[in-house]
Amino acid sequence: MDNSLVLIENNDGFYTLTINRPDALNALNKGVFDALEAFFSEHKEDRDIKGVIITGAGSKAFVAGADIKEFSSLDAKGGAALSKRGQDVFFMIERFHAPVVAAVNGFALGGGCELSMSCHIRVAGSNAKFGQPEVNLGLVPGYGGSQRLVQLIGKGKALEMLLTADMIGAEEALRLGLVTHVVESGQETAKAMEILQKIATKGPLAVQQTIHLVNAYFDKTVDGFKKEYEDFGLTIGSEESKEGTAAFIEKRKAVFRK
Ligand code: DAK
Repeated sequence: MDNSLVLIENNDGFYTLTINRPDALNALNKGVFDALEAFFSEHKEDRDIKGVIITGAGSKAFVAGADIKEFSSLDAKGGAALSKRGQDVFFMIERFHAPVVAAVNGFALGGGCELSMSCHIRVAGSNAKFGQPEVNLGLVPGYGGSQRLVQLIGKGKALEMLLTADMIGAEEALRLGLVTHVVESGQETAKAMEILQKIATKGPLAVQQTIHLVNAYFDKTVDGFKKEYEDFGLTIGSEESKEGTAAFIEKRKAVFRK
């Protein structure tokens, strides 16, 4: 595996993954998918991980889409297989037990917008541009864009973006709820880290189950309300809930991580 395609930095349990193909505006090729898949499967059971930031190398692009040069020769069977593989990697991100924040530093187009939407939270630099331009290429989205864009911004605006291929800027993305913060260009990663550091002071089991519960809302095979009372039972019986409630009564800050 080519380890230079996604740079991985570990800062005391806070990981930053930088997609590193700046000459191709960080377009997602097979090697990038391999590296993302390897990271998220390697850390699937890692309870020391506090959070992950995904960003793009350089100041121009987060990710300008799937690598167009790589998929031009695919047939229907190969295309469906590649799409399913990409979706599986993005599900690993969406279902990851620790929070994942996309720090969107420029173009987030097609597969790049889809990658950002598979993350739990999105922070945009003021130069960010989001779009799903697949129809320009005679394609539909392949990595979850037709589903997650509707979840995040609603059917009407999602259909307009998907059908016109128009890009939207950071402020419009904030207005629509596609991102939760817009910061000065270059400050995306710092803001993402600030959010992760705050979440890391909370109970890790409660954080993990909250991610699973919110995902359950969109999973047609799961009863989210049932899962919520079950997970409430799970968390109330946990050591961390004993610490959280004791800390409240003793008027001190809870310490969830030693
Ligand atoms: N793939 C490959 N190379 C790309 C790229 C991409 N998506 N985007 C940019 N590059 C490359 C350019 O080719 C150029 O390389 P050189 O020519 O210098 O070798 C370099 O990055 C710099 O790009 P530009 O010279 O074009 O830079 P500009 O500032 O002029 O324009 C731009 C920036 C972002 C507006 C422009 O690069 C652009 O329109 N890029 C393409 C955006 C796009 O259409 N992205 C694809 C969206 S569709 C599938 C699953 C999923 C998908 C497809 C198939 N299967 C499972 C089969 C998803 C598709 C998409 O993501």
